[in-house]
Amino acid sequence: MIRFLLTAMLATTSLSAVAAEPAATVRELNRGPGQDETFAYDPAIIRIPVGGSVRFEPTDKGHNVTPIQSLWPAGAPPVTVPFNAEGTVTFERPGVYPVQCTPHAGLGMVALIVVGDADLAAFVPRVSSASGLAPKAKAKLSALAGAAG
Ligand SMILES: [Cu+2]
Repeated sequence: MIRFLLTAMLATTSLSAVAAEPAATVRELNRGPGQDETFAYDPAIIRIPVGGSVRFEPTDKGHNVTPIQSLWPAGAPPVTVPFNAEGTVTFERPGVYPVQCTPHAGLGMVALIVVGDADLAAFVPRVSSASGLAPKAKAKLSALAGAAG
């Protein structure tokens, strides 16, 4: 029995090493992806497994990635990708991670990274009552979480 468990553990370990997924890409855009849409992350909502990574690509210049503090998972380390830089971020804990572009958050340039089986339904009411969030950012987060939840 012990021998079997050990073998299973080894198999699991090597499997997870082999199965490491490439980072999902989120583009930073001045226009699009939708018609008449400006200043957006694309995609604006992305699901990754625990331990998965997101690569933020500065497709257009003048954007960055910062946490939306009022909705950030408690105790999670902040995520920051500087202006005009590519950055790959790994998420080690399940949760809903909302990010914004500093100059364009007021125009709705926000995104949600959903890690593992995080509860999006529970996230929606938190958005409604969040303080210090621009109306367009709030509307976009609600739409993203609501549509995906
Ligand atoms: Cu921006």
